[in-house]
Amino acid sequence: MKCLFIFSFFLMTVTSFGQMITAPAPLTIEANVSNTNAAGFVVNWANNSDNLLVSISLDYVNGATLSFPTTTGLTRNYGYLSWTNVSSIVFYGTRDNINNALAAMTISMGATKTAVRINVEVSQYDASYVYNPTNKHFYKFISGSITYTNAKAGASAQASFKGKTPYLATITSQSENDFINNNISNNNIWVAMSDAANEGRWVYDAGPEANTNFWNTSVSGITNSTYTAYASTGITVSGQYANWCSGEPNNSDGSRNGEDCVVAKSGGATCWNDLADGNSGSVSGYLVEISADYPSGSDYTGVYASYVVHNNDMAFSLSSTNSLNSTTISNIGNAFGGLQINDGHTVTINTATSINTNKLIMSGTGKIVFSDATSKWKPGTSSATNTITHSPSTNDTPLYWSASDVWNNDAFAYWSGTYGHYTPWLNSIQSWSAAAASQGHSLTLIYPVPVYITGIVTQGRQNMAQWVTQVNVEVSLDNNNWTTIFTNANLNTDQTTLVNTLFPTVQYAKYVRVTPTNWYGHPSMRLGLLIKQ
Ligand SMILES: [Ca+2]
Ligand SMILES: [Ca+2]
Ligand SMILES: [Ca+2]
Repeated sequence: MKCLFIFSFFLMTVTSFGQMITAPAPLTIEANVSNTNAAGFVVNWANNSDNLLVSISLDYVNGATLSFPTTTGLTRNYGYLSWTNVSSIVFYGTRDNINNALAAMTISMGATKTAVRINVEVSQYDASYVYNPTNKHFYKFISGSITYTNAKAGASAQASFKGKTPYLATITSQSENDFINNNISNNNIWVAMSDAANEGRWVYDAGPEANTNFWNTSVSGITNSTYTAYASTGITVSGQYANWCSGEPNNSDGSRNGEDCVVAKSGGATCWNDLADGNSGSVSGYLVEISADYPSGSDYTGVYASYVVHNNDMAFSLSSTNSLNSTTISNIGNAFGGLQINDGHTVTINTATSINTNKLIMSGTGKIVFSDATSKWKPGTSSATNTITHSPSTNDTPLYWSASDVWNNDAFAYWSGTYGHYTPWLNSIQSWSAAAASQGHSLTLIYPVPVYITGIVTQGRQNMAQWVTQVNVEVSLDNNNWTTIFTNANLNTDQTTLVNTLFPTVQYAKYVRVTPTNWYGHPSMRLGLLIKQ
């Protein structure tokens, strides 16, 4: 199997704290390969013996899994049942034991060609909270026979955790409901949903979703003086979530003026029931939630993330059911990423036929036969179709941008309030400007791993009448050996229009260097890359 996956491991961290987690170098892994060593993540933060909570998860999973052959001294969080072949896991232990586990971590690939990303997140461990890696929230169960009003007050009165104020938990998605069912062992737990304000109109009653309406009764004639049971029929508000048990909500507690509050895990099931505020005898306690908003914008220390990213080697696969003998494949044009000839198959390129692709992958004994001199393999032609535009507004871990020079020596993204001459991303507040209006100044945009690049997007300077009218463009895999793509290619004619300039053929590269040769006003531009998905 020669279906390659390309990964790059990037570090996303809070720069002021340095590299809290080191991430490994890029990896290439073949499809369906099991247990490739994914070592290289190292937690540098905290003391050797500190207890830390680690959350590891995969994005764009498509059959990929992680396994942890070394787990000495580590404990999986409740609800995480295995150390092997998992798409996410949360565990805790000392920093040294965690690093031993990370060093032995392996990844197994699925059959699907896709991007795969490993997220590694670390926090101080607090035994009273469980962590949900899906929504990045923490939860704590507090036991006791308690009224809803006192549970809500009790949640808000919890000590702040990781800089956040706790609140009585809200269940706003199937995923969150699943997490609570899988990670909290107690049943009949108060959560923050209420129809006390308007009978039959249920709203979230705490947290960031407070007062959001998620479910309404469809029974007519309901008022706040309705203290008797009524039918449970109703409608979940569009875009919201509800998970009532069969026959609920029914407002059935006549002796307590109906039921206006909610317990999750009703009777040990995974669904909800409405209960009366004062029905403390029917509950085992309440659930506290923290929405931690991390890692971006975090206002506490201790949680960081590393990412492993993606494969852009999206080969076109011929169906294994095709009979490939003497097949004419000129109708498969522009298979940018590559064309796979399956194991045991032969593709024949007939007379006067071209195959347009940037890469041929012979799987197993798959082969290609060119009939005569008029049978050709040509590079795929460029197109903006199915591309993503790469034009990041950051330039720190990984490095995306470099410039030969910058007007006024401005630092990247620096903005004085009036000017910032190294703001080179598309639609930025200004642009990159060369240090002088002369030949030989260049701007380089980097993708973290080699990818198929179909062209560039350029724009003039946002806040002044300056743009680049002609450029030389070169590409490189190593930032050392350069291939010229354009000499004096025409670019922009105004400040604002995004101009796509497609390469004549798709380029497998990592670096794109753009050197203005003619300009209006001054060599100033904003730049992006068109990258084949
Ligand atoms: Ca919630
Ligand atoms: Ca009610
Ligand atoms: Ca009920």
